Amino acid sequence: MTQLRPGFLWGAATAPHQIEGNNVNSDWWAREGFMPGMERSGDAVDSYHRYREDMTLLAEAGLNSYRFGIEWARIEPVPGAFSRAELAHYRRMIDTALELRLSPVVTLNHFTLPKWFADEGGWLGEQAIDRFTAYVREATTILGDVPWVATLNEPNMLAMMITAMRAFMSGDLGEWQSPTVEADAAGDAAGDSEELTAGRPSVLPPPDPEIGRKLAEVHAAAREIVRERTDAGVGWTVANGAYYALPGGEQKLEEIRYIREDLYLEAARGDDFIGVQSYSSQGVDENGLVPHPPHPDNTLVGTAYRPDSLETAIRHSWEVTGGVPVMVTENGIATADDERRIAYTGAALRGLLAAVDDGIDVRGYLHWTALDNYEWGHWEPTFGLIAVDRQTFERKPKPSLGWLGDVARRGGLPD
Ligand code: IFM
Repeated sequence: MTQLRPGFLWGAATAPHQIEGNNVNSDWWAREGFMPGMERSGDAVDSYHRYREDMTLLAEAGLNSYRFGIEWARIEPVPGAFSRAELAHYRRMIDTALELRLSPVVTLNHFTLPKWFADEGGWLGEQAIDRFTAYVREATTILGDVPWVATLNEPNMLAMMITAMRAFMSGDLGEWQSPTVEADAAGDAAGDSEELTAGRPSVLPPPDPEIGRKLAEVHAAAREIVRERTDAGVGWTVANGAYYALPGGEQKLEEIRYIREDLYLEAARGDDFIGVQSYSSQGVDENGLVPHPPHPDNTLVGTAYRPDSLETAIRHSWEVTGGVPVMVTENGIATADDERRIAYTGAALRGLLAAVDDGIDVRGYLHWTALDNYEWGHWEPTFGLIAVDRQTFERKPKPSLGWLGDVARRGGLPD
């Protein structure tokens, strides 16, 4: 049996806006009001109030870790005014996780911004680094004993969204389509297929590397503060495309991989861990990314069923970062068929174990996601280990939760 490191994390991951509900001071909340075709997050699954129940389900199943985020838009609803009550709320979440023996992995920013920060220009605004580091300084007052902190979630997806939004606002999308629902709908059938923020195939321009470099500066500044003021290991989490060359696509693969992923992996070279986030895989030919053809096996977000993408992503991240310890901070599948979730996760974990057998330092596996949740404009794609009735908020653990808990207890896969 593969020997995992002592204290290997077996857990599930979430993000505040996707589960908490009523994140009313955020840019996403405002966007949900006017973007055509976007469903609202609303009460989400009310995890803001029900986090103890959620964590208890994970712990009772056998998991030993929980990744969750703290929400900047709640902690600093207006510039410079930090809410002690919200910081205390997130501290209670950390305490609850520790009490339940779930090692907390805390994300400082998972896509959503305070609306005022977005209005100032967001990550491209002149004061972006000062604003974010002021928030991180306040946040570290509750993070002293948290073992792992992630600064930004999927900066490469963020850069892609900002690039698309900028082009959309300036009316200069060129060959690319609008970053809205129309584009989502077109994504499967037309042109380049790529994840929007969250696994939904879409037609978006590639991320501007200048934006990526700016985000890398933000990350480095936040990392320094977290290191000075806490005992946490710190890193950021990158969306891995598990790209591969189709015949004739070798040169193009290098270009695409750099601009979409490797720039962000290289920026993690001084980190304590690299968060690997993998769902599917995509081929590259001499013209670029090849769309996932429609197929009955495709997931509810239109991506190909490729559990092998996790192993590719782990190996690639390890290589490009030059041996930064890997933590799988997201991996999962949008499906209504829980048997399929178990099959996918088992196959993905076999890949993880093979990478460990080859000497790669993997610190944990955090499944995306704990609860069926708000998938950035859509409620239909269900990634959760736990189903939620959105009227009563009743939680119903799926068989996959028990299955993953057994794997965690056993410290590996059944034969
Ligand atoms: O839901 C998202 C998450 O917020 C970021 N990574 C991909 C997930 C699934 O699409």
